[in-house]
Amino acid sequence: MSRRAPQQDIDEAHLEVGAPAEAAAGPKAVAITMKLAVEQMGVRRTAATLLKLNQADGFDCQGCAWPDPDPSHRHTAEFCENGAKAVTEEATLRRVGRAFFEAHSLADLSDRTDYWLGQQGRITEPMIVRAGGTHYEPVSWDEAFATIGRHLGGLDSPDQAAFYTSGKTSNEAAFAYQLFVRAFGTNNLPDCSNMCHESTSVGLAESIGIGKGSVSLEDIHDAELIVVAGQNPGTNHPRMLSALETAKRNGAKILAINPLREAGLVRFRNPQKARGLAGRGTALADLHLPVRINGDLALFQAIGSLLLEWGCVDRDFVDRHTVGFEDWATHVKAVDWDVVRRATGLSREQIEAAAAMFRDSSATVTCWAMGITQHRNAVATVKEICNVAFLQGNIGKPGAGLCPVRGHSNVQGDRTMGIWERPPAVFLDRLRDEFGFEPPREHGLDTVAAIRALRDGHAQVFIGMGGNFVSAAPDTEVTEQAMRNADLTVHVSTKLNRSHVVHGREALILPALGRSERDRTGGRLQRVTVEDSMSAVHASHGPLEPASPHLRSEVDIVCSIAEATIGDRYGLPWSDFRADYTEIRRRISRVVPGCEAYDEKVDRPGGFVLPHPPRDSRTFPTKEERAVFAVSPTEVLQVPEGRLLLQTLRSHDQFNTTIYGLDDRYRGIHQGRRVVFVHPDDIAALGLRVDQVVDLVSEWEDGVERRAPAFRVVPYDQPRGCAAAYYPETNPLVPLDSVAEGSNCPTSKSVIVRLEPGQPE
Ligand SMILES: Nc1nc2c(c(=O)[nH]1)N[C@H]1C(S)=C(S)[C@@H](COP(=O)(O)OP(=O)(O)OC[C@H]3O[C@@H](n4cnc5c(=O)[nH]c(N)nc54)[C@H](O)[C@@H]3O)O[C@H]1N2
Ligand SMILES: Nc1nc2c(c(=O)[nH]1)N[C@H]1C(S)=C(S)[C@@H](COP(=O)(O)OP(=O)(O)OC[C@H]3O[C@@H](n4cnc5c(=O)[nH]c(N)nc54)[C@H](O)[C@@H]3O)O[C@H]1N2
Ligand code: SF4
Ligand SMILES: [Mo]
Repeated sequence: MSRRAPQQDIDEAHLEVGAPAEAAAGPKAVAITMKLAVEQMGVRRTAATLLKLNQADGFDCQGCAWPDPDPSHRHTAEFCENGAKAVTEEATLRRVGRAFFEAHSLADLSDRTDYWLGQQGRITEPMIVRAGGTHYEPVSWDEAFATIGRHLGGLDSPDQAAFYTSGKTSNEAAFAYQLFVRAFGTNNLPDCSNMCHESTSVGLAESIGIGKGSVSLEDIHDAELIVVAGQNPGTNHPRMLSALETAKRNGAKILAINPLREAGLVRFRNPQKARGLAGRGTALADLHLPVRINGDLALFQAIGSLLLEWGCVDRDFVDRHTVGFEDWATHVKAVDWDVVRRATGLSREQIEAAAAMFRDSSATVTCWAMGITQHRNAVATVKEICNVAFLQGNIGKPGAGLCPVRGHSNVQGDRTMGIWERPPAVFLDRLRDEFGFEPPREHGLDTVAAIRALRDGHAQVFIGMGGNFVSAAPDTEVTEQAMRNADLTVHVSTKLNRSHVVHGREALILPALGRSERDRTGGRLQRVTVEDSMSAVHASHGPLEPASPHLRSEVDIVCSIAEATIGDRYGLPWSDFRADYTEIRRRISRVVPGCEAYDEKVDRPGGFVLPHPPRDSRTFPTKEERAVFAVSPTEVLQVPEGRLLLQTLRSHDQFNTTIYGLDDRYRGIHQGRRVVFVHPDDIAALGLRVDQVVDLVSEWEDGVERRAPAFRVVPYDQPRGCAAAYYPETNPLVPLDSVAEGSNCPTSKSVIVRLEPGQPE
């Protein structure tokens, strides 16, 4: 199976490859931020916007979900290079209006890359593709909503529609959206989390009884050991480096577990401090374990085994708060070091050095992200990380805990608000009691299941609240066909992307206000609320004039879709919601556990922190009412001779499918993205040459060959047998059915590929 990549995408004549960087941030980060921002926003708008970013009276960064410091500790410039890029992308003065869509047919647009599409600017009015149409045309808001109402109303069952959410949506919009979807009659609420930290949410829920992390920013500052596993904070959570720097200055050690030696984990030059701008910066990682891709389960078992052997057990915690210790101890004591070596690619000495860091710390925080969650055994790996934390009592005490670092700025809040295809019964009970209707109880479609349903004709309507489903989802060719099968695809969006041009028989783009913009829905200035990765909830107020007078807020759009679809069914208060979001927050406070007196609490400077029983009182709301030691088999991911294990990751110049630019300067890549990083000895062993252009061909158990053409081979230090290339260009290689057991998260970090020389250059 092959996919015709947009032609433009493959033309990489300008690609330059240099040496990877030795430090992250520093003056270059500041210079790049300012150049991009001023180019797209002008000087005045840049200043007005960036000064409000992450301030108590300002707006929440649209970038990642890293928390803000306490208001008394904020800087004037409380953002990073990538936060500024995220804001610039939204606050740009570029526009795509009617003339643009007249000039560019759908055929033309579908040949463009996501980069080109995104660079054209903000969408200014609702657009439609009518059945058989060759272009997007303007459509009134009323006709757009009526079209949605007609399609949804015409389905045989509400389960024939899927309602996707990307994690930027505010709590208010998310709450209204899930209410509408459930009143319509389905739990088909797939979200980006299904491709992201779902393995975390499932694993943590089983191990500690709640699917969220247990630390605060203070815990990071106070930790004695911080483990950063499968995460590249220098690019994806840059302000985390400031927290790591503070921890280092307080005496912490840092252990990095990553196949790649990521610049951000080596050394950090804090752009907010004079010493960071002038000096060499702070060395961060004390030890880097270059683990083989997918080796973390075996690695954490081996670390657990050594800690047991060395008697590093918090007996009091284990006895009082956990179950399953003996079985787990028996299992990891018997760990086969030969299997561990093959799985991890690490020597026993390397693992002993890491285990000694755990031994010598009385307060350890373990952080992780996509390097852990996007594998077949990801849920088991998350549980193994928990096991090691339980062994030393590293949860529910200062300076210690579990820290999954979330991706999208409000992905955690959306889940709290009920964006979940498998909602807990208590949430549905409270929804019923508050709104007087019985919500559907049957679990709905997640992302992978939604693609299957569209592919197989079991679903006919797709609605996306933000995001870029077509590019973000696995198995691009299958996903694209699934979307083309739909009768109607709808995207609530700020910028143009590939999901708009790979569409159903009819398609709508509904342009929404971004978070940086003033929201005057209902004739009053509205604010919204969001939750970060550490369960802190706070308000966000956009300072800018909207990109176009025709934009509507996500809340307004949801309420209007609801009215057009279910009318006044159950007497739900759509017009009250739209008139004043305070009314939504009042309902949130009555439905969502932990959100009592919501509106008052978000008004406090810095907001409030949601309850987390393991963190707050070492109580574990699992079935067993204890933290659960889980036993998982040790395994080695087998890769056939002549093949490589490919991870698909982010460059420094992108936010998921939004490409800001073509550089990945920490890894030495300039002006191109179609590169595959391979160990120099593997390049030789495979009979390839540096700089050669190859196709990546994925081989999976279904026998289908998936191909992504034309990647340049770049030598890069990493464990033998591993490789890396950027997402989303590599999404055609990830099989739809290759998912994490228990969470259904696509295995984007372990794809078996062969490198096939392309056409002669
Ligand atoms: N600027 C920017 N910020 C972002 C994003 C963005 O695209 N751009 N995306 C946001 C989102 S939605 C998310 S989810 C996060 C993602 O944040 P990350 O998880 O940091 O993102 P990735 O680029 O996928 O990087 C995964 C890291 O895991 C390592 N890795 C891969 N496989 C393995 C493995 O098997 N074991 C171990 N130990 N490590 C492994 C890779 O080398 C890489 O360093 O970032 C968020 N923030
Ligand atoms: N191969 C591979 N695939 C992956 C991953 C990987 O590591 N490897 N990572 C996965 C992960 S972790 C994630 S989270 C998903 C991301 O999946 P998504 O969340 O679906 O993708 P994004 O690229 O973040 O979505 C960008 C689009 O959102 C829209 N948008 C931006 N801001 C707003 C806003 O304020 N409101 C509205 N309504 N729309 C807005 C814009 O139109 C923009 O084009 O991708 C997943 N896919
Ligand atoms: S660390 Fe994340 S949330 Fe903070 S400014 Fe940077 S991108 Fe925005
Ligand atoms: Mo994510």
